[in-house]
Amino acid sequence: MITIYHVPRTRSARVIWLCEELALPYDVVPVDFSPEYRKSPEWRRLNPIGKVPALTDLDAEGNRFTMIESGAMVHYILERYGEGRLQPPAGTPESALFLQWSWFAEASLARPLGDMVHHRILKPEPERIPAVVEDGQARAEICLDAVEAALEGRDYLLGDELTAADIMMGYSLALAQRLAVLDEKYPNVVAYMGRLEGRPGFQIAFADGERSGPLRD
Ligand SMILES: N[C@@H](CCC(=O)N[C@@H](CS)C(=O)NCC(=O)O)C(=O)O
Repeated sequence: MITIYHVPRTRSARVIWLCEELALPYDVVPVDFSPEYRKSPEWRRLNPIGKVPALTDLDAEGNRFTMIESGAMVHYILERYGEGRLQPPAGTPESALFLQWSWFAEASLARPLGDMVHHRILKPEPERIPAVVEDGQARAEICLDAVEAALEGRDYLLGDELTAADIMMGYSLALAQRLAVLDEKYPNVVAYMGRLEGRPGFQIAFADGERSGPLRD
């Protein structure tokens, strides 16, 4: 059984959403997101860099192992339990695009958004640098332009059907929305976000409380 260490409105939502879309059983362990707990030896044993999420699962011999990185979790779950669902066949041009958007969501789009969150919210006031926020916004907007163009005439990133690349992107766009970087300047992205939010799996993954709590990177 997969165990997902979860904080509402963080990247663990990607993993919960994927399990929901695949109808896989999973356990959720709530995690204290305070900096103190994330620095604790207990949490560092699960996530050595003190971030969220972490996941554990059983190997073929029944031994439990741990992994970090939400994108790696998504791809591990697809490989082990996906039975070909939510991703194109490996080695095809569609798979190249699938990988491109999956990585883009975390490596290109979420990165400037993360800088914005750190310098708007997470860091103590005296350490915040407004220029980092401005620069993050500009870099995020270039990414949103690319997603806007890619969605022209499509319901999802790869066409008519949801893939796990949309799950990767959905979290990053939800963060962009909360930071008010995603707005009506991107009509294709806003409509796409509406389609993602309409999925029951999204609602379960993102609706677990603390909706009015502090923003999280
Ligand atoms: N690339 C990592 C990023 C992990 C990450 O930044 N998690 C955020 C929550 S979504 C976090 O723990 N932020 C707190 C911090 O950076 O101090 C992943 O996808 O798992």
